[in-house]
Amino acid sequence: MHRPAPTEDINEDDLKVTDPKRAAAGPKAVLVSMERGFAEAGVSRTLRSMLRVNQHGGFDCPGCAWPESITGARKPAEFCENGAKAIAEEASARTVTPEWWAEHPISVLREKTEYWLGSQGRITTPMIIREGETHYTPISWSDAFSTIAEHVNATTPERCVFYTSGRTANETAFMYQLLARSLGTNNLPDCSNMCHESSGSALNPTIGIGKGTVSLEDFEHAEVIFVVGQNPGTNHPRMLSALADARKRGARVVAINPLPEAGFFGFKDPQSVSGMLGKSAPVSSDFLQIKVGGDLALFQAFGHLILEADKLNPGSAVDHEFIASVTDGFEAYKEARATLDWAATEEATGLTREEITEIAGLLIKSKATIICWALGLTQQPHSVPTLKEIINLLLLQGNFGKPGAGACPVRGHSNVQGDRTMGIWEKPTEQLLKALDQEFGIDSPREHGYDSTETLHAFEKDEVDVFVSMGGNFALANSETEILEAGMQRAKLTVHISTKPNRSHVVHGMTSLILPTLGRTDKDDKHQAGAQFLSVEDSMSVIHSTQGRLTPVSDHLLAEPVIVARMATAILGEDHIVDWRAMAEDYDVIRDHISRVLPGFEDFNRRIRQKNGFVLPNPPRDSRSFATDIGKGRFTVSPFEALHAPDGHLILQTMRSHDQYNTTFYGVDDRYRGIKDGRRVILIHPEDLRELGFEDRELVDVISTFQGTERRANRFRLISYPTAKGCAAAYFPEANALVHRDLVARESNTPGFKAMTVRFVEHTGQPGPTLNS
Ligand SMILES: Nc1nc2c(c(=O)[nH]1)N[C@H]1C(S)=C(S)[C@@H](COP(=O)(O)OP(=O)(O)OC[C@H]3O[C@@H](n4cnc5c(=O)[nH]c(N)nc54)[C@H](O)[C@@H]3O)O[C@H]1N2
Ligand SMILES: Nc1nc2c(c(=O)[nH]1)N[C@H]1C(S)=C(S)[C@@H](COP(=O)(O)OP(=O)(O)OC[C@H]3O[C@@H](n4cnc5c(=O)[nH]c(N)nc54)[C@H](O)[C@@H]3O)O[C@H]1N2
Ligand SMILES: [Mo]
Repeated sequence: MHRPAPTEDINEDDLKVTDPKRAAAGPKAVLVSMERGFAEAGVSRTLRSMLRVNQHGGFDCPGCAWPESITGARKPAEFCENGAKAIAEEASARTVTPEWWAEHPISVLREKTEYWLGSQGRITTPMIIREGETHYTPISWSDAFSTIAEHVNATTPERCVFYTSGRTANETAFMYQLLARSLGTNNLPDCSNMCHESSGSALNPTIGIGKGTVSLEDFEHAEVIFVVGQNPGTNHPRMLSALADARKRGARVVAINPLPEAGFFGFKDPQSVSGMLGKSAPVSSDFLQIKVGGDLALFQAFGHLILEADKLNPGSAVDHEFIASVTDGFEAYKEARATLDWAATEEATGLTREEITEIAGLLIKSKATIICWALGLTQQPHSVPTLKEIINLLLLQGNFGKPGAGACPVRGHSNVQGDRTMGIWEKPTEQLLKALDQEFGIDSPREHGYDSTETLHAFEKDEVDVFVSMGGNFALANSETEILEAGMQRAKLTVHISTKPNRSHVVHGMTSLILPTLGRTDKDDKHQAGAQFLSVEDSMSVIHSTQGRLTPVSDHLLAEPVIVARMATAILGEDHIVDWRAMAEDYDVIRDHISRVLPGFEDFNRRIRQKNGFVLPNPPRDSRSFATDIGKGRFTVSPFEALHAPDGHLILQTMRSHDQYNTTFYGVDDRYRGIKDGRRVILIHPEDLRELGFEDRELVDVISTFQGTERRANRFRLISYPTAKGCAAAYFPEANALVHRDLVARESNTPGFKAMTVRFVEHTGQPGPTLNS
């Protein structure tokens, strides 16, 4: 019943281009998801998993962190096309066995794309490769753990790094950070460093919590909803129904993006009859086609216009009472926004004064505004000031702690927010470390560890001996692919706790282990205490349980908490002060520890068994209070800033196609954008194409420039596309080789994945990128 794994890899010459779509989802989406599921996993596994996704007692969709309703009824199938693809990918009945590894030398695997690697299937057996060997070979679990212990104990804790990808459940994450800290390091980089770190860096000092302040129900009350730097049709499809419902009851939904993404214009709800008949409901009422990096200027202009309107009619646009009672810094903000350089604003945003003024008018009138954002705002040098500017706008109009209002950073990985709550952070608070020390009798290190960017630097400088990766694909996800891959290959040991083969497995350290693990959909019942469940936190701070029911593809897979516990006892000794075995045996034991260490998790084991889980405390949302160092919400003043490309250059952003989950490709069809069977493309405005002297579909090499240095990535095809002028777009991770390691967001250190300066040259046919750092 299953489709065999593809033997052919992507052939970029097969590329087909059609017009971009104007609506998302619909019957086609359901068809695609079912087809994909049946082909990958077979009919029975697909139906069994699809019916349990996001249901009470079921498992949390591994697709994204958009919440499910905790008050209203859930639809019978709370999934979307891309969630279904994520599930099919994991529920795959194809397997990657020791025989498969024996047939595929590393030298061959290094030539494959992520599409080919990932579609081979689920890894069935622990595997090892040692220096000088050409193939991975099987290893027993106990020998694998002894190998890790030998390497870790032969070096010092600060030369060990423990990376986490955001699918990791709460309980696993808690144990994993405890392992790192018991060993003596805070080297706990995670995918969040490359994702929403800028959001945390902006929100913590201004509103006293690094998370969003809305719940799903707020979408039923908002008058205005902004969707900024986000492509929900592909990356958070279930969000479209909340937006379409809001629109239906008269809310204004404003999309701000350099690309006219399909989901903004229409949504064919696969859960409704009219949607399935292909009728599309409107989503956004307004679309501002902003230049990449122009958002700071735009939000400053909105602030200026709101203040101006309020000057004419005090109290009409600004919530003075809120400002006086719970905020600080308003006068300085007001002064900074008193004047506006319209020419500079129009230049930075690519928008006209009229367009900006019209949308500001919506804000001025609105009594309840939600501002949503994602990576379009987090991966630029000035991301943190941009997001602080959003907070200024929300503070200005008192949009906290009232129905229909607040900040909504839309997270990525399904548990990326929970991992941070559990202590996966290279800069832990003293409060957390003290609580851990008290609970476990350990002596946590106080020195901060590496984030993902610092880990890249450490690899480059040969300062990493052991790299352990809890999920994820660090080599491809980060910047500067070539330097990173070379550095990883010089590490003494890399350990990949994974479900499927990926690039990081084949650009491995001198010794490398692949430890296959259970996924979200898999049953975890090999415990004396009976079948176990785990928990996750969604984008809106709801903690709920997740439990897979599928029979694992192999008897050799271990659950992630079991892997962490066995790794910990191997490294720290059987007699270590922490009872790792008890935690791995019964996850209630982990949750009991968590309930005593982390505020908000009191009585965790009882509350996690409630039908909808429970909501973590959120002071701005719950009580209009701000737990900042000054006990108030903080206005901030940031200078005007935008991205500027010199003559002959454009600003390049990187984004996801409709057929990928980060570095995993489900297929090669970016359906909504009309790009099929190829990924090495640059979407470019037709006038830029002409001005730069190139033709549509022409093959080019791309050169990125940063502080006098150049990076080169070859053989991309230019595609004429309705993006904002002056800006181009390419897919992640193909373009990551172009991102200089020092191109990062200030304060958060998040790579500038959406802020490269590039130019194009005729394709020379020279293979491989060239570097001069
Ligand atoms: N199917 C699927 N779902 C996913 C993922 C996936 O890969 N596939 N990934 C998950 C993860 S980890 C994450 S973090 C999220 C990511 O979710 P998104 O943030 O939606 O992901 P991107 O594809 O990076 O899209 C960024 C959007 O920002 C826009 N943009 C780029 N630069 C700017 C700018 O300067 N200003 C503005 N206003 N907009 C800009 C781009 O045009 C694009 O529409 O999705 C999660 N969900
Ligand atoms: N240029 C550019 N680069 C980017 C971005 C961008 O927008 N542009 N986005 C950044 C963002 S937002 C993120 S979040 C990072 C993503 O970075 P990562 O989280 O490191 O990467 P993923 O591709 O999500 O990881 C996929 C791998 O996870 C493993 N996996 C899947 N499910 C499980 C599981 O249940 N358990 C375990 N143990 N392993 C599992 C599989 O082996 C799979 O190959 O990339 C970042 N990189
Ligand atoms: Mo992400």
